[in-house]
Amino acid sequence: MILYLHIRYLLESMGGSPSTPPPPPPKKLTDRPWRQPSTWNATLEQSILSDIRQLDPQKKPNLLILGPVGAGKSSFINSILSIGKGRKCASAPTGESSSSWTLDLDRFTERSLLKKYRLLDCMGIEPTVGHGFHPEDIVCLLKGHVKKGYKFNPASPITESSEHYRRNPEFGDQTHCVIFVVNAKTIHSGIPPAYVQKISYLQDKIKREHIPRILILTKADQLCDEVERDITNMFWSVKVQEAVKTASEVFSIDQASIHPVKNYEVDFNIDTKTNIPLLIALRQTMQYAADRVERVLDNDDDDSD
Ligand SMILES: Nc1nc2c(ncn2[C@@H]2O[C@H](COP(=O)(O)OP(=O)(O)OP(=O)(O)O)[C@@H](O)[C@H]2O)c(=O)[nH]1
Ligand SMILES: [Mg+2]
Repeated sequence: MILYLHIRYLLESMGGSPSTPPPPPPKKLTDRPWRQPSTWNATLEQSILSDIRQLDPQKKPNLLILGPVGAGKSSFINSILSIGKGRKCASAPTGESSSSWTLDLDRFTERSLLKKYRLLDCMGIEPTVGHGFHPEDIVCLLKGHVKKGYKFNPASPITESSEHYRRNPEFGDQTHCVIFVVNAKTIHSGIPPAYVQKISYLQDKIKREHIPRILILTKADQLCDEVERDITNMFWSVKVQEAVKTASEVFSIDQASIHPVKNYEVDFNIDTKTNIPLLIALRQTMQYAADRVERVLDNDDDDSD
């Protein structure tokens, strides 16, 4: 009896008890998918590609990519270019670094998927003042004053005397949709307030210009091991769903405009299942940008009546 009581005391002091079994581990997957479509196959991929190819905006929209350092902005561009080419593509420089790997404004297009659109890669946002993307550059970027090749200066924004400053931008030079790219793991662990402050400033400027926004949550494979094991678990993953909800609150973007993805990183081959979430995100960005072009051009027509 004394021995039994002793064992029980030891177990209880370690947090266990013979009568209370340990709680089950938290569920990693939901009982039903929290987003459709849940079946990912080549037919779905073809249908998204066909939606994308049918888009025919009157002007070639510019899709501006913004986000924290190392979030996967350039990797997202490479992933889209890779899908278009059907093989791994590394046109945008990528890498891990404490400061931004991307230093210049770069513009990407490609003959298949991006025939009618351009993706613009930017320096990463850093939490401290004087580092990374300068928040005051945003308005010039949105209005089309910044030319390709501009070397971002974390200490000061572009000025009219810069050789990369476009004095009289046309509508086709403007930004037609902003793609925020954020690491899903950062969202899950809590995005630092200094980032939130800088991002809110950018959001405010973007809203004033009435430019649509979407948000891409990268590195979903690193957030959830079930997604890493099988990417088709994406819309069943509890952690990914939580990250989408949190991102929606932090960025004030509706959940339907937030897209978790896994970029082509270590993978050598391009495959349908990795393509699908990337293409879903791209399709929505392109649709929003096409809507923006249509709306502005229609308004111009109305004004001339
Ligand atoms: N596992 C995983 N790694 C990723 C993913 N996307 C990007 N990475 C890695 O994250 C690192 C940073 O990616 P980049 O694409 O250079 O990030 P960035 O936002 O362009 O960074 P800066 O230009 O420095 O601001 C690289 O080492 C990528 O290989 C992803 O979806 N999954
Ligand atoms: Mg980059």
